[in-house]
Amino acid sequence: QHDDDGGPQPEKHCGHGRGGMGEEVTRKEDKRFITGRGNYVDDIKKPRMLHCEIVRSPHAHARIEDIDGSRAMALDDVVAVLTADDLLEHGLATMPTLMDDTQDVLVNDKVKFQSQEVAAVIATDRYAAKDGAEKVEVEYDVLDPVIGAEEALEDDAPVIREELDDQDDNHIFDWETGDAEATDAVFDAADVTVEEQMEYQRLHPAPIETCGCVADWDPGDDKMTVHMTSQAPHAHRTLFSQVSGIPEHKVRIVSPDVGGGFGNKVPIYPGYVVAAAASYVLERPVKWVEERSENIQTTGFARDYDMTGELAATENGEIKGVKVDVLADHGAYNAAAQPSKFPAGFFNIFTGSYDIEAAHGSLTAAYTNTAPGGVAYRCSFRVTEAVYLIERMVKVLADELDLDPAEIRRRNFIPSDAFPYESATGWNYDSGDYEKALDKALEMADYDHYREEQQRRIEEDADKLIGIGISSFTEVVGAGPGKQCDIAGIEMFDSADLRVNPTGNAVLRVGVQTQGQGHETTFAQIIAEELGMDVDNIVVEHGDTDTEPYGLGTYGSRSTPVAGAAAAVAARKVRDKAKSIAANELEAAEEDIEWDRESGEFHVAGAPERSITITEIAAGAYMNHPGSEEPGLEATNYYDPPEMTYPFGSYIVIVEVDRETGEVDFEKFVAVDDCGNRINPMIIEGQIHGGLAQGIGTAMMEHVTYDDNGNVTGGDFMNYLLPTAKEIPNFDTGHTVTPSPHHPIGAKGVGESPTVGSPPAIVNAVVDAMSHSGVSHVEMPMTPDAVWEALDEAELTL
Ligand code: MCN
Ligand code: CUM
Repeated sequence: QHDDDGGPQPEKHCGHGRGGMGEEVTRKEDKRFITGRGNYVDDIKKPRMLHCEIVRSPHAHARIEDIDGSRAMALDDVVAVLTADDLLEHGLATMPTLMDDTQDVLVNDKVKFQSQEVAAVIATDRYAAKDGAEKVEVEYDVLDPVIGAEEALEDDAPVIREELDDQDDNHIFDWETGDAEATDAVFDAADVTVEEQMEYQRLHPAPIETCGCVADWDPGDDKMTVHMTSQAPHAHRTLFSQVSGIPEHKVRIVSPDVGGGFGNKVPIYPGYVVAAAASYVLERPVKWVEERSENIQTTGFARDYDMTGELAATENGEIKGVKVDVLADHGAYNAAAQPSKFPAGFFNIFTGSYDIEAAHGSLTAAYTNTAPGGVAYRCSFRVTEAVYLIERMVKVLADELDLDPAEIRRRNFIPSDAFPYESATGWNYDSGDYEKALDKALEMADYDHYREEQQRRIEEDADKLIGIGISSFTEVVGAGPGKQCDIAGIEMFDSADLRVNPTGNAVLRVGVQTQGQGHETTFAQIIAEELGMDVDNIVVEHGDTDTEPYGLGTYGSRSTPVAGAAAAVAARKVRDKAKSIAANELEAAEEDIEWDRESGEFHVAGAPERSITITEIAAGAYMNHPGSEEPGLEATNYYDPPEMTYPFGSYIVIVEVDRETGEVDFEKFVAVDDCGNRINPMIIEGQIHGGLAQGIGTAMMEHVTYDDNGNVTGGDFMNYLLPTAKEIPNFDTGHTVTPSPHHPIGAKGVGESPTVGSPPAIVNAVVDAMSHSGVSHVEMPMTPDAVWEALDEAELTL
């Protein structure tokens, strides 16, 4: 379904027709993809290339007594078997995580989670490497595993990280935010308080392309080139250089086409380091590409927060205070991918879209015998968990007070004239108009009609109940500012380098890295808008650290807020210079030259017929440059945002719950998003559709599960369920536009909003179908049996 503003939108181009801001330009990159010409890591083949297979532990917690690679080495096509001992020689047995922990590249002493990397086999082809891996004999002394954060923090729990000097338990850190005293005071004075415990289960981003690389050490140039699935090539180059000791100008990271990232490709994984080490030692290119189960079982997971939320309110539903306490499972290493000063990510935005007087949050993080990670998966650093908490709690409160969940939101929204707004936990919201988005969603959802229908079904004792769920979320995306946000000390700015050629077309190089978001199109649109060029005349390059300006990469929906700003500023620098060239060409004074956005031309004030296009100016820059200027037409900008941006939206989900089977059907799914000024509405809609699908996966089926022995029972696509077209309903998307006041083109990010915003709307809908019988919560994933249990407990089953 398409937009709602007066029916279908005009076709393709709706701006000035050159493919600038707001035009539905079809994706430039898709020609390559749909004709089978995409170039992914596994497509890369180099002469003399070897293949790496990793030997993984079947146990979750075990000491390694012995590793014998001799039977593997005896195979004809096996070239090497590597263990921690081999890596130790090169100082590569361990690597730093993004949160300053130290992770084994290959296990030296003790395995800490199932499928952890124990040894590597290098062979002439992938099959031989796999055969070799099966022949590596590892002797384990199996230990009791610790599964679950609560168990990990019990007094008698085995200590997982004994190798750390200061670690005699499984506690990682405590974290706190807000004002405990002030919050207690509003709770004491409140008319009502509500409390609910809810788990945000362990998820996995599960991009279709798993992680992998081709490492190629060139002993002639002393240069390491790594083609890898990276969301952050420059940051990875710096880390690679620091870990390996190879000078940074002799390290080249190339992200070719990336088949989905969703956060999974932000961290560095042992496989990359092993492949690079093997290439260095063997002086041949080495490819390592994960299988699906390796990806799910060992690379960065998401969520795993056990949260207890509390709200304090007046009897007419005015929320006064919010409290939250979290138990966080970080797995065997603290390897969360997030700005280093934020151990709980941006979780402290849990006051959401509401003007709440006092807030307090506390969190304890624990090591467990599970894969390390945290954060990744379309999450903007734990905003997902924060939004889930507050949007679920508002529903709990609405039920307690018997108030309409739309009405209670309206009573508590930060008013649109209160921006910029500082929240109780210290966030500076740039702009918002929450009520407008909610009103629009209510209208699109035909809310009143479904409320009546819901009541009718209850009165008729119908077999299928109706539930209506709302989420009016606020996101925070676009990290920096650099002083607040960094990766391993590198400030989170971003960059753009724009070069206009003599014939009037241009190359834009950016420091961010697309994984499917369509940057080759949308970044070109920014330049088209700013310079009056046709979008087809701009090529966007990214992903090669030898040519691109230094940038921090794509995650946390930061590309538009940060690199998008850099692109606009670089274009404006070019425009400034273009003005002087225009004056020269038109034989007028520079102060008489005006830029006309509509026509995309410069003209002489008062004489619009004396005009000049960017193509003519480009020629002038190289063939007739004014004496006052350098020849050429290019500019670079490194952009450190003054603030983050705060996109928001209101989602309304209407479900039918089958009282006999516990099955949930989506009757209607409305998503109204506001990401400020929109670059490409079609790409935004694609982002929303994909993100909502992931939100449905989250709420209904996805879960990385473990048994008591630490076996990953939800570690492949037979058991880790992803939604397919069958489970995804039609979406009704709509939008409002509240520009970001500090962003050069008024845009906010949008890529994560649907995954952040939709799970609570879905759970609220399922709970809402049963709340008349006292149900206050259903845990995710809401599989039919979980829903049936809830129905049964409320005596609603047939
Ligand atoms: N956009 C726009 N107008 C705006 C905001 C965004 O047209 N006002 C466009 C952008 O130009 C860009 C796309 O929407 O083409 C997403 O922009 P943005 O919100 O800035 O997010 P990023 O480009 O930084 O992408 C990151 C975000 C994250 S963090 C995850 S996780 C995620 C997501 O994007 N992973 C994805 N969407 C994904 N989509 C695909 N296909 N694959 C992934 O791995
Ligand atoms: Cu946290 S998933 Mo995205 O930020 O790459």
